[in-house]
Amino acid sequence: MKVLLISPNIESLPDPVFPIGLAYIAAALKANHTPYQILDLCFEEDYTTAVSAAVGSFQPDVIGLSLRNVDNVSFPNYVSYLSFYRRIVQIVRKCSRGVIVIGGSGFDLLPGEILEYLDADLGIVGEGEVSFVKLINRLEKEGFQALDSKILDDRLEVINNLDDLPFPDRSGFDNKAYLKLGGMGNIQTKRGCPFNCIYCTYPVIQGKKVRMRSPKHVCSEIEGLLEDGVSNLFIVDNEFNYPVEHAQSVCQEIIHKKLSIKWSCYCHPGFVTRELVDLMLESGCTGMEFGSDTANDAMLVNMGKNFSTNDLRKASDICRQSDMPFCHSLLIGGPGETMETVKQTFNAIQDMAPTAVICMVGIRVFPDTKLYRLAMEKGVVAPDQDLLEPAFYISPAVENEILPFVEIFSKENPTWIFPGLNINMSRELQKKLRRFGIKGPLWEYMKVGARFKNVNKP
Ligand code: B12
Repeated sequence: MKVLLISPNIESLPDPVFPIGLAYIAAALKANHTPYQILDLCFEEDYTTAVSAAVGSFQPDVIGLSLRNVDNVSFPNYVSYLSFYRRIVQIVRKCSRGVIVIGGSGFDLLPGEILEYLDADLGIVGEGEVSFVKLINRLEKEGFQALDSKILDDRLEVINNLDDLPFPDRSGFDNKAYLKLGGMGNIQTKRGCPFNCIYCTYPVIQGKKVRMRSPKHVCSEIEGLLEDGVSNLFIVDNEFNYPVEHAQSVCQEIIHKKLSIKWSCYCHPGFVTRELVDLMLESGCTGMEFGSDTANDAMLVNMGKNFSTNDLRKASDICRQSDMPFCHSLLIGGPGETMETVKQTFNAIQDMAPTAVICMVGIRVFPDTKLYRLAMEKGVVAPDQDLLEPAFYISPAVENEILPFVEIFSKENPTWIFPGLNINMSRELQKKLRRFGIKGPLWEYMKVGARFKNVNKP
């Protein structure tokens, strides 16, 4: 069985992202002695030729397509990637009779709908290392006709010991291009998310149980990345600092091994201690990104967050006092939001003086979340709506005023990024900044950028 693994993710905002999920799948195939090739479309200019050439020359029996994103979850200027994926499937079909298998975090969110829309053969929901290999072996022995279901969902049987997994096989990818044009590589230290944010898909994708890699295992992988010249990483964990002890142990091991790596991550604002931040800084962390959502206590409860505005203040104080760049990610327009709570949030966040703010307006609704049920009750989503086209939840109390308000607010706040309105970040700006050789998340440079902007002001 020959397998062609395709990454059709060509999104360049906030940066091109190394397809670590597919690299994990590649490593699992390698361990199973399955011959495979990689086709990464991220930096390809002519997709049709690239896909036809790869399929034509390798003649795969199975084509595995990794769907990381459904859309960019950004309102009002959303981008859906599904029609592009469908185009890729059509090109594959034109030159191959191989079985097309879909997987990836985007696929996990709407598996039935996506499989049908793409007209692919099979789909795997959840982590694919074990299930995809099982499927390949089964296809080899019994053939496609023997399968009784088009979608295989292995989420109840998660991989408990992540140290058993081989490191992602990055050899078929252009790691240098990701470093240069995306500013970083990536690594994972754990899977799973136990929190209850009403809109969030992380527990749907990785389950609620947190499974951790040993710090030694993580650091061996970092050593290999450093040898390959990848010296800046994003830790892709849902929340790097939960559990705190594990995060600290990872930092301690990086320090102990003297690994000269720069890295950044997502963090939970409720588990920030001075000790942790100091260890993070010492081990090379250049920025913490908090999934804060709002800085109004009633709204935090409505969004299902388990921390308070005071926790946000404390975390921000610690970061500022330690000189750790930090960013608050906000989600405005959730259930119960009013213009008053928006203003309170914006004022409170300004007082916390973060390096940058990434603010989304409107919340993309996905099945299997509390917000989905709420959106259904409120008629934002119809019972038979398939959600391939994004639906956004925006509290009725703000829907008319919020966008004009944000436009005006952003003019005075150059360190606030509004992805859905293309304010203070764009594909052109991303490219320009990376051409300067800047590494790490771009928000870390917003303060410098804002200073330059102010200098130019009359
Ligand atoms: C870290 C992260 C980021 C970081 C990435 C940094 C970096 N350099 O890596 C940043 C902040 C840059 C980011 C940006 C974005 N992200 Co993001 N991100 C994540 C997060 C938390 C982890 C992704 C990850 O690396 N997982 C680890 C790998 C190992 O897992 P995996 O990719 O899921 O792969 C496994 C399985 O899916 C499966 N699998 C994967 N491929 C295949 C293929 C086959 C054939 C099979 C069988 C199985 C299989 O097996 C793999 C191994 O177990 C996820 C949430 C989540 N928990 O999944 C969101 C997530 C992937 N992001 C999402 C989105 C939308 C975005 C943005 C569009 C947001 C925006 N507007 O800016 C951008 C897009 C960037 C881009 N160029 O693609 C969505 C995608 C789904 C959707 N809603 O469309 C997610 C799921 C979060 C969400 N909101 O629902 N992101």
